[in-house]
Formats: sequence, C-alpha cells, structure tokens
Amino acid sequence: MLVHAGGSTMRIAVIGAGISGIAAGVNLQKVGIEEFTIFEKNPDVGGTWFLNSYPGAACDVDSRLYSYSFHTRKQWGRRYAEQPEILDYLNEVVDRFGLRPKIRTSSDVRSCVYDPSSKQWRIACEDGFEQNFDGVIACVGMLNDPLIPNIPGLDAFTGVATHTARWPKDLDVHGLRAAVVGTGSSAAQIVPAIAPHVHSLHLFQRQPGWVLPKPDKVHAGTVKRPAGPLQKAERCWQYLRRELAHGKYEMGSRRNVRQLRHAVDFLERAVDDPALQEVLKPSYPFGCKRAVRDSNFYPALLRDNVTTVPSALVGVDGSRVIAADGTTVEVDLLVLATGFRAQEFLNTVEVEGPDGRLLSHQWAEAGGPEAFLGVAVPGLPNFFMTYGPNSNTATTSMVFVLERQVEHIVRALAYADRNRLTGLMVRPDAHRRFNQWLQSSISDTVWTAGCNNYFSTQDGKIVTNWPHTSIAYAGLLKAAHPGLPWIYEEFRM
Ligand code: N01
Repeated sequence: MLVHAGGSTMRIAVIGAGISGIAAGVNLQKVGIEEFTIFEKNPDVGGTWFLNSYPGAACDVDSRLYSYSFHTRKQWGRRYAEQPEILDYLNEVVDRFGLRPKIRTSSDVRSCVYDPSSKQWRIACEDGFEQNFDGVIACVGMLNDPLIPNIPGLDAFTGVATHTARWPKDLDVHGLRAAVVGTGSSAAQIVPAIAPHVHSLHLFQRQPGWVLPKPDKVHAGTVKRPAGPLQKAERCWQYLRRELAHGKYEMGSRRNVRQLRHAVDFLERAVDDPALQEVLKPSYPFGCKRAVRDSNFYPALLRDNVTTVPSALVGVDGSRVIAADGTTVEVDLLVLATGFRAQEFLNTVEVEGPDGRLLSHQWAEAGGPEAFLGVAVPGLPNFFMTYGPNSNTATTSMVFVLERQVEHIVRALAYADRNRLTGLMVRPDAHRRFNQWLQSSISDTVWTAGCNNYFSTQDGKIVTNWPHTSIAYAGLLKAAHPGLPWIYEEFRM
C-alpha cells in the first residue's frame, strides 16, 4: 500500500483491541494514517482472548495459521496454543508496532452517531468521553456478547454461576460439585480441564455436537523470532490443507459424507459404551453446527465422576439444577458454556446514520443483519466493520479472514483520505446483489439442516457464515477496489 503523499489528516476510531482491532492499527500506520484511537472496553487488549480465560481455553486452529501474516513466530509452545500464549502473542504485537499509546482501555463505546453538519462520526463511551472521527472501523467481534439462557431461578442460584467468557480470575474448582451447560467448543475444552479436580461434574447436553480429534503437540519451547522459510511453507500448507478438506459445506456432498464418517469413527473409537455413544451421536449432518475439535472431551465423559445428562437445563432452585427430563442435581458450581449472541451483530454499540436511522432498525427491516462482504453497509459513510454478517468462514483461521477484511477497509479509508472525500459508502444495489447471491449460495448448505446452531436468525436466515472458500472471499475483498464506481459511492464537500 502507498503511504499518503501529503500526510494524512484523517482521524479514525477503531472499536475493539482484539485480533482485528490490533490488525487495523498496524495497517492504518502502514498507509500513513497515524491519527487513530483504538477503544477497548476491557482493561487490557486481546478481545476474546482476554475474556475467555476459563480452564482449558485454547485454540482449535493450528497456531502457525492462527497468527498474523505480518508477525509470525518461528515456534509456538504447542501446535494449538492455549489462551495465555495467544494473549501474550497479541500483547507482543501491540508493543512491537507501538500501538499501546493509541489504545484507550476500559472505554466501552456505547454509540456512534453520524453528524451530517461536520460529516463526522461522534463516538460516545460509557464513561462520558466523546470525540468526533472521520471514519470508524468496528472491530467488536461476532462472539463477544455472552448468551445467558433465560432459566427460571438462575439469578438466585446459591453457588457460583459463571459464563465461560466471564470466568472469575481466582476461582478454585477443587472438590466442587459442578454442572456444565452446553456441548459446544467451550464446554468441550472446560470439561476435560476441570473434571480431574472437581468432586463431580454433570454435563447438560441439549443436542450433541459432532466432534473431531485435535492432534495437539507440545513443543520444546516458544521461539518468538519470525518464522523462517520452513515454517512459512508449513503455514502455507496448513492453509491449503484446510481449504481443500472443507470447501463448501454442501448438503450430501462427497466431502461432507467423508467428514461425517471421520466423526462417527472418532466417536466409536473414543467411547466404547454403546449407550453413551447413542447419547453423544448427533442426528443431523456434519457441519450443521461448528464441529468441536478436541481429543480430550470424550475421554473426560468416560470418567467415573462425570455424568452426561442428555437434556436441557430448564430450572434452578437454590443449589439444585433441573433438566427438562426431570434430572435434578445439587451443585456448587454452575458453568454456562452456552455461547454468544452471534446473530446480533454490533448489538453493544448504537450506530445511527446520517438520516437518523439506526443500523439495528435497518437490519430488522432487512430480515436480519447483512453487509457487503461482511464489512460495509449502505447509508453509513466511512463506516466499516470486521467479522460482520456472513463473514465467518468455517474453513480456515479467522485471523486470515480478519486480516483480509482489515486490508480492504484500510485501503478504502486511505483512498477516501487521498482523494479528499468526505465519505465513501457501499452502493445499495451492489450490496443488494451481493446479498441475493450470497443467500442463494447458502440454501444448499448443511447449516440449513435444522440443528440448533447460532448461524441463523429466528426466521432461519443464515447471517453469520460465508458459504464458499476463504480464497474466494479474500479474492472478492481484493477485487472490490474502493475506486470502482459500481461498488462504492464517493462524497465530496
Ligand atoms: O458456544 P456454542 P461455545 N441447556 O454456541 C447449549 C468459538 N470458540 O461457546 O446445541 C443445555 O457453540 C447449546 O445447546 P444446543 C467457536 O466459533 C472457539 O461453545 O443449542 N444446553 C450448545 O451446546 C464456537 O463455535 C474456540 O442445543 C444449552 C451450547 O450451549 C463459538 O466460539 C473455543 C442450553 C452453546 O454452544 C461458540 O462456542 C471455544 C440449555 N438451557 C469457542 N442453552 C476455539 O478453540 C444453551 N445450551 C477457537
């Protein structure tokens, strides 16, 4: 990218200092936009990797791939890094690129309102801080707002109740009678991590998930130097292998049937009890929910102190937790591994465009959140987002995807800056055509097979996932140059 010749005057607000917020800071500096503030609601950087500190929290994507292309590591401590190592890595990137002075921590952005007279966005934080910016990059993530199920009596639970993404720092689980609710990726990590230490553990499973092994490996140590040619080649191979293995999640495709067979084999090898096998076997196609990757989950369920309750948690009465099938257990610790409000994009920030319309209303009228390539929405000049609607790629590392989004966004803002535009905005027809094509590509995917997944709205519209390969997605982001008049509309004073 070219550095702005005359020196940039543009001032950008980045909301969130997680993986994409940090990448946005690095890329803005790269194009010479130095006037930016990264607002972070937490007391420190890292986003999801700051908040998800529950026992066993780790990444189920190979670390060689789950890291920035602009800051690689020669060797990670293990093949699938655990949360502390990923958080350490993100802090290292922040310091290496001198971003810390640009980050305003403990700053919860509550609203982002466009002021038509100044042609700027007014950012307002919960602590009363307000400031105007020429452009906004919302990097709040898709999995940031915990979904606490509406369970009668939960508020009055007499023990310790916590969501996985809000784990109390010094919680000692030793000897506790625990219940874990949910069987997604978070539950699959926390159950094996705490099962050996708790007195007993009851796992409340509403609907089982497909599980694949995770061939983890501990390395001799972490080498923080940049990856050499060999590690770069391995990273590239990891990427291509994942792309080739998954492709599109098409219902009944040869690939999908093969993945299903792999998951069934793994279940049958790992669980020798036929009754438990039956309980753990999903009745929907592989990939309808994001598959769990963990080699320790099934063995943990076979422990003497672990019981799988094949029923949803429906009530809490003092220290007793109650399942839909009537099972009642007395517990000291209630872990809600119940996921996130993934379909409610940007629900923690009120975004109001030039015409006074709220983005949430715009999306409600459209039947659910939608965006152009997951990054831009018509009616919002110089407003972009990462990890927006339908940009969750099931096939690869989200770090790869978020980096490509950030590159697209920063290129657009730099273009607006260079050309002295007051705004750059995706055209409604480009946005409409893109979303029509996108939704028609989704109709034959396994995500529509009718399982409980977090990909769709209540009306069944898939709003989180990208149906094609990440190569195709990255290619489209690259091809959609901000100067193309049939994609972006330009505004001048
Ligand atoms: O959440 P989920 P998660 N009684 O939504 C269940 C990422 N992630 O935090 O399936 C009983 O997958 C619910 O049941 P059902 C990753 O993208 C990544 O585990 O809806 N159960 C489900 O089992 C992942 O996909 C890593 O029937 C109840 C569970 O709660 C995403 O985060 C690690 C219930 C929620 O599962 C979310 O994963 C961890 C009830 N009343 C997470 N209510 C990596 O390694 C809800 N459930 C990168």
